Amino acid sequence: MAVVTLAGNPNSGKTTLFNALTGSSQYVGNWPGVTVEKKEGQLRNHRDISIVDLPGIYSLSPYTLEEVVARRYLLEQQPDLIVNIVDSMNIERNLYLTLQLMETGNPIIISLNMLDLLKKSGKKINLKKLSYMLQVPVIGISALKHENLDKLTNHMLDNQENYPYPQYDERIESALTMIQATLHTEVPENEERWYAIKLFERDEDVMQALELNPAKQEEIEQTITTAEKIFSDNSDSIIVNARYDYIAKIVDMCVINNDDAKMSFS
Ligand code: GDP
Ligand code: K
Ligand code: MG
Repeated sequence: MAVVTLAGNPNSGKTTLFNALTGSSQYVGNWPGVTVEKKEGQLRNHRDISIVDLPGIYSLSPYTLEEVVARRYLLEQQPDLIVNIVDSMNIERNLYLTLQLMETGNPIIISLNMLDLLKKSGKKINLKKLSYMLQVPVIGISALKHENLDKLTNHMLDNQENYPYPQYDERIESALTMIQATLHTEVPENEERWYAIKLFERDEDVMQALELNPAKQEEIEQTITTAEKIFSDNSDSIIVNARYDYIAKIVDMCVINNDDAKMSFS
């Protein structure tokens, strides 16, 4: 059975979409070992596709129970597809999670939700450009009004290939490449980049879980320290800023505010 997982920020419309996609075929339990709710269901008219609702999260850092549950699931279970629900009214904030979901190395499509509200707001998002820049399929929907859900379902049924990762500043990329080389044979190939980024951020959970030998640890630490000198910043904020820079570029290219449009005509 193929497993599709819904991931998104709180209030992005995950529950609304989950209910629309699964109808009454759903059951609720808990994630292993924690009292975070886990909902699963079967895709309407496609019983061979199981849909798993991840907890609502803003990030894949290890700071909240929800984030820990989500990242453990994405790395250990490796769903066949992530459907990332993005609230089009808050696209900038939502894309921060999108980039991190892409970093996990799982196939992903974006369902850009709340298009009914977006239309009313006068703000416009160029879905084609967004898809092109992220190299990920983007399907505009309204979960509440059940708009375009057939199209979303069709994309879910398509054979999903792996998608490219977001590419950050080339100085960061070269540091990540060096760390990735050290990780060869330690982690699955499609997760190398995720682990490289987490090591670069000095993520405690990941450092402990990998149990790298001291020589490798030292090599990685040197790579990080060099990058920190170049950027005059600590490594985790280097990555945070890289994601925000990337998002700023995307928003600049793909989002047209009503005010901008007015200005250009006056
Ligand atoms: P979750 O926290 O991600 O599970 O989000 P919910 O599904 O609970 O939705 C949050 C709020 O947004 C609810 O009031 C929904 O009715 C509303 N909502 C969800 N999708 C849409 C949509 O496409 N359009 C509009 N207008 N409201 C929506
Ligand atoms: K909610
Ligand atoms: Mg919900």
